[in-house]
Amino acid sequence: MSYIDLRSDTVTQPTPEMREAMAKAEVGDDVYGEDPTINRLQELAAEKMGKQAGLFVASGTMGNLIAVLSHCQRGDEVIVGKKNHVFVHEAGGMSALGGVHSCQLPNQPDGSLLLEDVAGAVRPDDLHEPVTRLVCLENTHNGCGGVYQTPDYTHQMAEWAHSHGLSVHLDGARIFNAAVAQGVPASQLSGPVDSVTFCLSKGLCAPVGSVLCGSQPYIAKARRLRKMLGGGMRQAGILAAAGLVALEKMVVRLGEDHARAKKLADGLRLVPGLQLDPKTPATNMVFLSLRPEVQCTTDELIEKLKKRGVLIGATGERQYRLVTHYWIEDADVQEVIEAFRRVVG
Ligand code: TLP
Repeated sequence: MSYIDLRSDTVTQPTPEMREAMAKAEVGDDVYGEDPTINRLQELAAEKMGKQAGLFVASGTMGNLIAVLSHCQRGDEVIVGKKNHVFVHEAGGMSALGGVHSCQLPNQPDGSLLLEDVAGAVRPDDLHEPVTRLVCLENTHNGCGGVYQTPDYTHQMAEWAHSHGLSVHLDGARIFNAAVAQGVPASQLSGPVDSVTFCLSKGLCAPVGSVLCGSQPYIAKARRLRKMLGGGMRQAGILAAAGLVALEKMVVRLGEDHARAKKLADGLRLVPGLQLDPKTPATNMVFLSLRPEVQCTTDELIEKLKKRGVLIGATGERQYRLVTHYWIEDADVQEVIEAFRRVVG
């Protein structure tokens, strides 16, 4: 059975053009810095992010971990949103592997942190306390519903952090969704921060990989950490070739995913048993929950929809996330709405 898979945009398969580019990719040993395709990808990524240099890494999780470890010493503290992916979904890597402490602040509905909360969280110079070193942002914000933050917010937060001796890392796994949704270049969202990770393997369809971008010295340090973590890959230009297609061809079409997410949400809003946040979707993610009158457990709904060929993911008790991407077409959207009508309508 073939499924309409809305569990995540991570499920995207490489496009035919990517497979062709991968087959033809010129490669070399990247630990020696000799893979021409990886070098091209890193340069293009850095240019798009408005940074001096880029580093190809295996995943968003690896990119964020290397980013934090490149900014912090053991015992330092990172200010992070309670719902940020790096805090919730990355297996506690920063503390387990880096000895980095976290100070968690509430996220606002758009995923942002309040400047006054950040200001209040910065530690005094006191030997009893950890040293505050870094602020971690996320845009688009997954845990807050695929919402985005503006260039102004990013600029203000970074300016404040820098004037207080802190660095800023942006988990921009879906930064291009945030940029396309606002009609601004991604560099306006990444330019003000010190480091940014973005993913090639989500809405952009590449099979593997993320890029961490920052200044030349920062990326030189990050390269050593990537080696330490076992992420020094060799002829990985085969992967980077798909990443180049992702950056050159796939960013411009992300608006289609946003439009389909909107159609999906508009249709699902009319299904009586469902409750959708009025603001969903901001980008390519639709969040919904079951109304109290619907007799169904979290897993039962997933199973019933699966039998009708639709895959969705749970985000909590009777709460779900549906993510549109390149492999979801208009007809699929209609089919999903119909499947929900039959199961909970
Ligand atoms: N997110 C995945 C799951 O881990 C939840 C998803 O399906 O959305 N930052 C953000 C904002 C992310 O959403 C993710 C993946 C990552 C980092 C990690 O990327 P990978 O999976 O490449 O390690």
